[in-house]
Amino acid sequence: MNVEKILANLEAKHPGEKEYLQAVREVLLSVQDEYNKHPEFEEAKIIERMVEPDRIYTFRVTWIDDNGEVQVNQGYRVQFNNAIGPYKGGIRFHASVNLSILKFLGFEQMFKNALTTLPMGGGKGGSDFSPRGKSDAEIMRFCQAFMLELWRNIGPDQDVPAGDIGVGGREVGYMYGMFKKLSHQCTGTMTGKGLEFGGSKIRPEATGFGALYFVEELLKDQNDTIKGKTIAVSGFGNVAWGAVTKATQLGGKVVTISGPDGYVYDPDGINTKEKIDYMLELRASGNDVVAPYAEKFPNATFYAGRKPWEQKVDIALPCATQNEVNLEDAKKLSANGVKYVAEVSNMGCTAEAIDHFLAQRMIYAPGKAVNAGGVATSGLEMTQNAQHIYWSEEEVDQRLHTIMRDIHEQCVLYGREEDGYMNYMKGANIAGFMKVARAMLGQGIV
Ligand code: 2IT
Repeated sequence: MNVEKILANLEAKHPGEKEYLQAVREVLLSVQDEYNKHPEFEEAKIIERMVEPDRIYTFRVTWIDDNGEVQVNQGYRVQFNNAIGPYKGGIRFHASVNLSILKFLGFEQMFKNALTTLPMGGGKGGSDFSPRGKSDAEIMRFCQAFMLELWRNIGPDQDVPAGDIGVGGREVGYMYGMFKKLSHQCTGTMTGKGLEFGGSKIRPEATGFGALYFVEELLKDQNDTIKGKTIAVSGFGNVAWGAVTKATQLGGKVVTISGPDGYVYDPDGINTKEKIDYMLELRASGNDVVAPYAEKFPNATFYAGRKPWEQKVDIALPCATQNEVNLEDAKKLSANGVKYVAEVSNMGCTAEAIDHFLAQRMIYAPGKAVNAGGVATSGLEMTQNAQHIYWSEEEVDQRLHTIMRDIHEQCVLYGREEDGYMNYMKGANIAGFMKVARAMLGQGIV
């Protein structure tokens, strides 16, 4: 495989899609040696086929705001690859959403879902609709208008959307309600649903919980433990909330959360029910700010316009969004003696930041392995829906735990270097890639 040639072709075909090209580059560089051991892959043009989504739906979403004004947004669903199972992946509502971002997320999702051990392909969708400051009625009208277009192209064995940034239980509920209204089907075509209508226990917590189960395995591999470690978390949404909750339960001390306005440092730890619940309140306010935390808990300090990566901690857990850790941040982390960086956001670190971590021999684990517990639990929700049953909290949590251990093992299989250093980026990329590649090969040229 000639990575540079493939990338140059892709860039010519999809100019300016920088996040997508970044995600593809990382995977191709990681897998090229392994790929070259398999002439059958090259013969079937596996790479050339894998980097292009199967199809993309783009549609206009029209809705009316509370002032009676007509609003127009762009909607998308990228059905990336279904070699392993139905397209599966979240829907993102954020002002920054564009095709490049959704293609990168769909591409990552394909490998992540392969790592979960469950039969799910990769997909992603979303809209440039910004939920910030919108009323509940506006959110509902937008979700309904979005589904009015999307519903024909999804289904339990076809494509199963879920949440992502800006899409939580409320939005999934509104979209699923409209899906049922239009399709007359109760087939659990979305995941992340409310517990009363097909949702799974632990799904809201799953991404954060799963991430910490993975971090536990990672630390064990280094003969280390999370007990007594200080942890910097970014973000303050659903994923950060789950991560803070589980990190605290396991004996770690989380000292930061962040938002678009800056970050808060709480030297006492974000470790009481009151503090952790307050994250949910901040999120529910719809204002997208964390500053009020430092007013409510005066021992904490708010740093406007800054990122938590300047704090001296043991573990960094980016839980916000793509490319939130750049080279400058990475240098601060290493200078502060941070040993472990586990991405909980998708592609949370830039390529330059990752290069820096690896050069420093820090332990870095990529989102597609660390945050796979979210979609894995979505897979468990699909299983429960298909069987028309509900599992207990213990049952789901135990399966999630097993899956995260399994993902860690797959990373070790392909990522352990000769001197013993654990390269999780390489391990996750090769393990995910090999499964998708073999699935594609087995199903012929389609
Ligand atoms: O990035 C992700 O894995 C998600 N947003 C969750 C996707 C899902 O289908 O549960």
